[in-house]
Amino acid sequence: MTEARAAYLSLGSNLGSREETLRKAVRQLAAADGIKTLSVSSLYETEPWGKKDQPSFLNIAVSLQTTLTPEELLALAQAVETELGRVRHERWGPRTIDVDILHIEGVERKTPTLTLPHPYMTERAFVLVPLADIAPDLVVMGRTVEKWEKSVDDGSVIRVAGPEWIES
Ligand code: A4P
Ligand code: MG
Repeated sequence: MTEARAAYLSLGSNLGSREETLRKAVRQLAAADGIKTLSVSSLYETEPWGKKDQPSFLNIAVSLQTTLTPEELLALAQAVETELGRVRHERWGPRTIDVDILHIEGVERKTPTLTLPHPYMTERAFVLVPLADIAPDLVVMGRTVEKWEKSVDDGSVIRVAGPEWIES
């Protein structure tokens, strides 16, 4: 792919030095070949979704411009997870870092390794609240992120730092 496209990621951590892990993940993504501009949301503390009996998460969203194919971007996300010490785990269970691709401009995929847009993104406040910081007008599955965000209960998502958290 030669033209850069917009892509949106969700990152979460609920084990170890959560903020430091997220900062390292964002820096690795920003520095990777094929990644152009990158912007990052505020930092949010969120109650576990799915499997409830686990520590709370820190979650962020990232938008970027990339010349990578969707499969190459997934490989990059997984390389960052591996680099930052993610080991395989139970579904929806605790993790040092999770990097999910939410959406790539103009792309729909349903393969065993990649589903785009991310199938749960419109149900999850921990995804939608950070994403609404950086892409409120993005349309996914027929509605803007801002509208999806208003449709979920965001009471368990607490903003703990503004976007400058990435600089510290
Ligand atoms: N895969 C398919 N589509 C995608 C995509 N769009 N982006 C495949 C990334 N990966 C995608 O993922 C399993 C496989 O999904 C990958 O091999 C990839 O080929 P995984 O990260 O190994 O497993 P997982 O993360 O445990 O499963 P899953 O279903 O991705 O978990 P979720 O849905 O991400 O849930 N609560 C709060 N508050 N905050 C969180 O961040 N995260 C989870 C994890 C649960 N509860 C949470 C949070
Ligand atoms: Mg995942």
